[in-house]
Amino acid sequence: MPPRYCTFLHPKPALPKTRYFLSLIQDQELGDEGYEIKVTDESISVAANKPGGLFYGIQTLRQIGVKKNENTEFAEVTIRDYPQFGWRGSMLDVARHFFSVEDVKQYIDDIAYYKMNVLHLHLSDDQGWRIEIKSWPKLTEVGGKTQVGGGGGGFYTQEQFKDIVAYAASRFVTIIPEIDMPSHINAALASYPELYCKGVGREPALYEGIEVGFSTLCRNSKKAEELTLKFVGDVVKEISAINPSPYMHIGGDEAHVTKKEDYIAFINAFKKIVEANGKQMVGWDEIAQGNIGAGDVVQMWHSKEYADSAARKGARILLSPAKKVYLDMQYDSTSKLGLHWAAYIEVDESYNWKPEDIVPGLNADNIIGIEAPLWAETLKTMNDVEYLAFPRLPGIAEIAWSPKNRDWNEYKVRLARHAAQMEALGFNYYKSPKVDWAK
Ligand code: TNX
Repeated sequence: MPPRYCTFLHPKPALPKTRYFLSLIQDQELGDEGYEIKVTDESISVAANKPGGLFYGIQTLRQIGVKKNENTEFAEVTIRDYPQFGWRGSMLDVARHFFSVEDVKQYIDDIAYYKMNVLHLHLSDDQGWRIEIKSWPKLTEVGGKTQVGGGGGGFYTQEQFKDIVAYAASRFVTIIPEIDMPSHINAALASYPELYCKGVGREPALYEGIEVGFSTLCRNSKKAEELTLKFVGDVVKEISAINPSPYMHIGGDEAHVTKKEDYIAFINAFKKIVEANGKQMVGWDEIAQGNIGAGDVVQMWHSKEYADSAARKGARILLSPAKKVYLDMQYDSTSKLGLHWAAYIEVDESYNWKPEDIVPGLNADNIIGIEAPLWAETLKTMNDVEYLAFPRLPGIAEIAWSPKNRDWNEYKVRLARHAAQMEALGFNYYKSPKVDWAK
């Protein structure tokens, strides 16, 4: 059997080929997303069980083709390839700085090129609310107008969100919407002060700084709890109606001013609301404190203990270890963009790790996949986004796709050769000193 190749490789160029075949076949081993490429001196063929597999075969061809003047040349090769994880994603924080529909589409193209199939959109935070909710219009009229450092913010209408979802679907990318609750909710509280618990957390006012954990939904009386859950119910209902994915992300992180008993009650209530709207709950690892179980997805970002306890409760774990895959972490102390509360993450650090080593005791069945978050406190433009995403994202995408043993010394040579592709696509990538780009 020919070897399985990983995300990108560069065989030696051969003669230009002229005949192309795409075919749907039945080949159990390839699954829903795998493909087989055969390049001979007469033809290039891609075969797969499903259209998604054909799409991924074509992405591989885009990566292994070598441009020669007007032509793209391919070496004779057979590649059989299929992913180890079904959730291979990135998250874009459109709350701290707003990114336009066109920007989000660009990012969808960027991640789809590396065979990622999930884009998680962080649609609300203390600094801004980014999705139209018809039953609570002030969320965007008031809470949509701010972002970190000023500059006006913005939001997506429901029609625009549907357009993003459709664009993503045409590239086999699923959009996962996140409304971050019960904390990171200041933009909503500033829009509807009646949702605020007097004296708990900071008095709500539009906010353009970058502190975290100072806001909370209210549960200090029966009436307050009812209003909060009415709000959450309306928001989740409207989003679920335009979200064809099976999932709704409810946030759940850094609820520093929410009492523990309120936090747990909220997570349990959110789960019921999400399920009543036909979705499965996703949340950051703190939601492991709630009454969660099979069907829920827990996004591990900092706590092995929460991830372990979530897995014991039957939830599946989405790996986003901040020290490895937080794309907003600076590369080193000289990086002009990004933060460094978790670590400085050079390109080798983001590549050299194994999913099964992140949380001791987790086995492959507990892990649903890998997601690389890009928080946007310091990012204003797509140029900024690309500078932090590239070249770390391709390596993380490879870890999500391919179970091979990783060797930085082998990878860094492939990555250097891949610079030609990143340049052809116009990516503003970081020229890490750890890679010999000239080769
Ligand atoms: C932590 S990670 C956060 C975000 C920040 C990020 C910055 C997580 C679940 N919460 O609110 O944007 O750090 O790196």
